[in-house]
Amino acid sequence: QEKIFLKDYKSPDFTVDNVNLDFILNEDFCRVISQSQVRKTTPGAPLLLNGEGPKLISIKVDGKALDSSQYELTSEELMVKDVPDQFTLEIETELQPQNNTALEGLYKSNGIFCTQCEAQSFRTITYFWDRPDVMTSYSVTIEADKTKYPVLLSNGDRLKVEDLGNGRHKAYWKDPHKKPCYLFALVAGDLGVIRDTFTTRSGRKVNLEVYAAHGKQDRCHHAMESLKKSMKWDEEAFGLEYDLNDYMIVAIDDFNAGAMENKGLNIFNSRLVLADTASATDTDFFSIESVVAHEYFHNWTGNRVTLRDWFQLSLKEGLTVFRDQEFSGDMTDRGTQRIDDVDGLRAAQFAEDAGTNAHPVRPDSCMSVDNFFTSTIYEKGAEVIRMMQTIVGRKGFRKGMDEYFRRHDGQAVTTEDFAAAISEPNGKDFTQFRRWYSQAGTPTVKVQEAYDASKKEYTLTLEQSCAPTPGQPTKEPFHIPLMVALLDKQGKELPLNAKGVHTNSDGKYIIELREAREVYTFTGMNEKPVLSILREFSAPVTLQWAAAADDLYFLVEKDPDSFNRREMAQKLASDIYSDLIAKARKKEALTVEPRFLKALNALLLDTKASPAFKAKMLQLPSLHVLAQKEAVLDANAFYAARNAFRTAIAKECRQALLDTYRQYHGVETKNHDSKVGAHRRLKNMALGYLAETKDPEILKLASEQYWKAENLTDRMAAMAILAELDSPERTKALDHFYQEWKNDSVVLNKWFTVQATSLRPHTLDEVKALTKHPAFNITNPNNVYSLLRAFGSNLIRFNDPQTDAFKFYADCIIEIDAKNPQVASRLCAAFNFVQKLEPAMKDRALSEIKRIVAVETLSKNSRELLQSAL
Ligand code: B3K
Ligand code: ZN
Repeated sequence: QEKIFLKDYKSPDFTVDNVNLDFILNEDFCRVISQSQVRKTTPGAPLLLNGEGPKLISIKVDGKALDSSQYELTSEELMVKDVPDQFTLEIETELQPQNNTALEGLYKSNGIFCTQCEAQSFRTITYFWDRPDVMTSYSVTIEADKTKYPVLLSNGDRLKVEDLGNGRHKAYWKDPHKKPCYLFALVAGDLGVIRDTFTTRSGRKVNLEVYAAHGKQDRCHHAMESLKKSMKWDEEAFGLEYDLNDYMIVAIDDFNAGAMENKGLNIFNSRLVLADTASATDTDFFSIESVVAHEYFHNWTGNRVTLRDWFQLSLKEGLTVFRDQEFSGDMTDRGTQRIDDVDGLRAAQFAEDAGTNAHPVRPDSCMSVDNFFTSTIYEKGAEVIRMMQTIVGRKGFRKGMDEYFRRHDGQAVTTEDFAAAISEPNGKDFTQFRRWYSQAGTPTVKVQEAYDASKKEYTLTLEQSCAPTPGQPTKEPFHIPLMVALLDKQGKELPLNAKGVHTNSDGKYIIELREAREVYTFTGMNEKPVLSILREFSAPVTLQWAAAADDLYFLVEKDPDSFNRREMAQKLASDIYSDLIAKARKKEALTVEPRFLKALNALLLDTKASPAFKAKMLQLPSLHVLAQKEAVLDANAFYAARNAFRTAIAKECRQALLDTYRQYHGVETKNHDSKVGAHRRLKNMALGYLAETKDPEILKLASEQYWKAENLTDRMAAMAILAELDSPERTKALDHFYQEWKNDSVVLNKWFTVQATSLRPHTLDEVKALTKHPAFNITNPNNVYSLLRAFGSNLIRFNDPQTDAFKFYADCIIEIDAKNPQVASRLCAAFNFVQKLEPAMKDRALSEIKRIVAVETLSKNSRELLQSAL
């Protein structure tokens, strides 16, 4: 299969002044007529249009139909050699959305027509310039049966709806803003709606609509509230106002991604819209708020200013993730939000950077553009933006953002344009910094400390390095902003005086490490200070720092930077974990360092620490993070270590955990405020730890919580505990949940996940059986993600040497890939740790991967991701 390269980028040969799209929707086929006003900008250039699959009915230039000798049609392109300098192009195509299982382009979900065009699926609808740097204005008509499809939506302003008199009607839409075709959208169906309004700060009234299946409207209010909060926040934080009269969100049941930011008409996966107390957990409420915000924020970062080409994807995704993280921090708590974001980055992106599919934030080649939607592009991209903000300070960053919109509103630009807009108004040079865009891999920063009491000098030596990644054997040094502090014996931050250390516009001390090795000397240190480095996780790097245990425990207790308090606790926990894993592999007794357990207990009793922070402190490093650190992924040893660690905590902290549980259980059970949610998270974590001992008293508590739960968070937390048991309690709860929600796929997916992520040895058999369950539909992306992808993330059972999960999983990937390549390719990540498996297991995994890759019709999406492992 062919690769495409960034270096081959050529600007478009044609300008499209506007396009009219007429959709005629029927049950067995649809017609699409597109009419564009085109101007040639490269003399002599042939007309080259992308198209994959749509049946070409006719093509006309200036009203004259071309015969087949006048154009060339391949499976990917339509070419017309001779076209005038300026002309009207009319193309008619025919589609079968009802048979579209890939869920890309125009398709049908539960009787609703909808579209997903990003990245390159507009070309499955009609022959067009399917590239983001061709921006044009759209007029759209949709004609359909009136009873089956009373709601007809597209982007922009609704002009009118005509009754055609024959049981059909036709809607007219016009989007005043130029956009690339990946932002085009259409929805036609019978949907329920809730309505509200938002008045922008300049006084314009915007109509807001959230559409969902009839009967589900009551579950749309949280999404609506989230939208209003996002609109207000973007005005306050970035001075950005909404620019159309209507903003619509539509919830769709069959959707490959989470949501899509189509101009004025966001299409969402139902699971990221629908929520009420009985049917959604606190985490769902939170995700809905943050994804609604993310899609809304794209209106400026992505839509008004868009991408020159797909290699620039992080220009909009990294920036928009950064913006939604900032929003969430303001809606909840900045400290714990940062911890959550970094946890997510480490679990997924660091793993990606260390694996065979490592790629830069701005990649320079690929097989499938679909595979760009990775955590490197999104989450690491957001870190790159955050580092810019750390270097120039928040005020400086805002100045840069204003400049970005001043320079590029209405344009299709690159990550370099963005970096220039931020750095130039702040008098900074980001030439070296841009390596964060071009070089893959997670740099390591080695920290060495020395204190000279006679000179009262503290010396910090920093060395950076970055391991090779595929295609990049050597790396140039990165420009790394490290937020630092030196603490005195009371934990107070000392004033810093050293060459190379400056304060940013927020008054934080920053070291900008640029060389491979740099030494910083701090004078006037009357006693040896304690170093707090990489505060707030100011750069996506791995620290190599042999800090004294006393210093680490001191920081856990006293660091004013809450991120680092928790980070040092994670470092201690991670070392304990490694020790336990090593002991388990040698079949030695698994004992846990009591000092750590005591510190945790003290924190639980600390009335000054917030419940949200306590919950973050109680959370041990994830197995995915440990697997990156360990040389060998030995699932049995991981399992034994996990159980030993959690049981030791449960025993040492039993009373404090029980008291915590009792303090917060049953309080404000219907309130989904983030604070109350944090209380619930903490007490449910406490229950989870206590349940490790399998104490019948505790299991009774869990069971009671399940049956008496007044919200889904409590019910799910209890069900997850019961799902780990081999007892009638387990079956009773699972059966009950199924009966309760069997007709509600969004909620029932949690029932699949809880079984797929269970650590019991029979999990694989149960997952296999569930794929045959009447409620499981392999063509529904959410079903696949909740059951199969969740199982793929179950490190212990997926890599269990006693079973053969790899074969089963390979069969699933092959079956799904034939219908829906995007969903199949998302399963491939389960094989990310192949290189860490023990030889016999690794052979098994590799032979399954080979079997998949040998399928001739395998999509380029899955192929690209898997063949790199071979
Ligand atoms: N831009 C969409 C993702 C589209 C996925 C394409 N396969 C959602 C988002 O990042 O906002
Ligand atoms: Zn996005």
